Amino acid sequence: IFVERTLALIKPDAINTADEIETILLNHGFAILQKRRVTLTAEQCSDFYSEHYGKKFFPSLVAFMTSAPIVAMVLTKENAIQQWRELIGPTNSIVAKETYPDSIRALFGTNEQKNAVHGSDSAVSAEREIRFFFPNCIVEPIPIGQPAKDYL
Ligand code: YYY
Ligand code: MG
Repeated sequence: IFVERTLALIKPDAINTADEIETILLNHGFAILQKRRVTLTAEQCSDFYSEHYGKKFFPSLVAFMTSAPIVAMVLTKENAIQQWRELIGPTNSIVAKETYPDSIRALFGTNEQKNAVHGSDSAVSAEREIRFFFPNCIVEPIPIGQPAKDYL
């Protein structure tokens, strides 16, 4: 069993509710290993979302994500990547409100773009995304019983 890490972002539309979102994730057993508030440039944001380059929503996504500060966090928990994706809910906040009303995207988001939070979708994405925001953070899984602080 390994304690995984994942990258969470609190997006511009939810920046004023960052404290509430943090309380929810802590209550769900996640720990915050790293946290940073940052305003992305269009170039940085395009790099972060490069998998979506060329899609119809890409320019508008970049405009939104660079419109205000975001909070980037490295979260840790057993099975953190999947657990965080579950807690945030479906991509589209309108769908989230219908299908998973307790999810963070249902509670704090608005639509398919303004959906409050981000979560890495796989181990490979998590490693890349954690390095993107926290280049000095070690991203290997931590064996159970090992103090997380030894891995920072
Ligand atoms: O991983 P996740 O954030 O749930 O969704 P993605 O399909 O990776 O899309 C990334 C991001 O792009 C999404 O959180 C909102 C935005 N977006 C959009 O604005 N319009 C869409 N039709 C699809 C995604
Ligand atoms: Mg994604």
